[in-house]
Amino acid sequence: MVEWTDFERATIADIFSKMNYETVGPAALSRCLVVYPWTQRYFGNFGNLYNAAAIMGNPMVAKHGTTILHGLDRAVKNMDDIKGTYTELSVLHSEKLHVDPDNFKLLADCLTVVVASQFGKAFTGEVQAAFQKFLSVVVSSLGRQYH
Ligand code: HNI
Repeated sequence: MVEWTDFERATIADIFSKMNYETVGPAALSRCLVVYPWTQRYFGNFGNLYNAAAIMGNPMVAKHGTTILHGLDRAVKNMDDIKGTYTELSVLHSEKLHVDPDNFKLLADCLTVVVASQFGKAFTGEVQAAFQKFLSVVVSSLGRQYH
């Protein structure tokens, strides 16, 4: 059971309320696929991932980046049971998609960079700490059903 301070709850709610899922999601997933190219192996049916420009312009990457953010939204709405919220998604990534759970952290870090660049000075140390705490709970919950 994760304890959240009022500040952390308010900060996570605030960040997600200001986030445009259709731009942040694609930017974060593209960044992950460019910076950590081995993550491309799970998206063999996404067509052209040949270089950074192709990845950033790929509509399937964009669509899936948005899907991932909607997935994160479920955690925001269930801050007190993120583990339970992600049980099925964890099973899916483990047993069907066979995604190495180390990759969750890589994507979380890419998302942090994108959010930081969008929020600018408002992304203070305290805000960053709250955001990364939230993402680390997400990453751990998504990895929970792996064995
Ligand atoms: Ni992920 C499908 C959420 C990280 C590879 N992923 C999903 C779906 C959601 C989702 C939601 C759609 C499920 C469904 O169709 O029922 N993924 C998330 C979240 C994170 C995450 C919240 C982490 C923050 N996924 C990753 C990572 C990889 C990944 C890091 C690989 C590097 N995910 C996939 C693949 C699919 C997927 C592959 C199936 C895509 C498709 O459409 O074929």
